[in-house]
Amino acid sequence: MKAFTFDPQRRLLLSAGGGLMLTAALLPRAQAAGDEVEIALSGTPNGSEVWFRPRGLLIRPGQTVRWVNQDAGNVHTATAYHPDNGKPRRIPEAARSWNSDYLMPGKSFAITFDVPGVYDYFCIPHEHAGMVGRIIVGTADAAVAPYTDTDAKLPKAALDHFPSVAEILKGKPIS
Ligand SMILES: [Cu+2]
Repeated sequence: MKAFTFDPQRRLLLSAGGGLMLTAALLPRAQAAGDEVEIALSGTPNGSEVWFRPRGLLIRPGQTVRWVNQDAGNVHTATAYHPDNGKPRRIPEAARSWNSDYLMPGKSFAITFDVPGVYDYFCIPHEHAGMVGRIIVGTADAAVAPYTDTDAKLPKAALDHFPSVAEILKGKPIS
């Protein structure tokens, strides 16, 4: 739910008068209140289950996602499905690949998404445990399951953990 705390803040800013509105308008977009959304990397204390939370997320173009390792006892990554990372491409063709590398407990990594479409990503040490996530930037075709031509190259546990496009488009972060 943290992902959407920006809405009340934004309303507050906009209702607080012209001076504040001007201040908000002058901030670089990535620093404006509410343009950063958090995804937790975490798991059970013994590491038997691991996850991105939310694992399904809808954002607007220009928003920044920050992955935070909230797992006291495990390292994780947030890594795009992309040939740069040794995987088939499951992000828009015009988008840039990313790889957080290993995030120690408490560390974070952020990128800003500008190209609309569906982005699938994974955690390098836990892909086979189904630690994957899907972000939709802007919108996508709810009737089409994206990137199915690459499904055969992914572990089944990973495929099982991508929320559907239609589910994400409803707008509520999916745990
Ligand atoms: Cu992990």
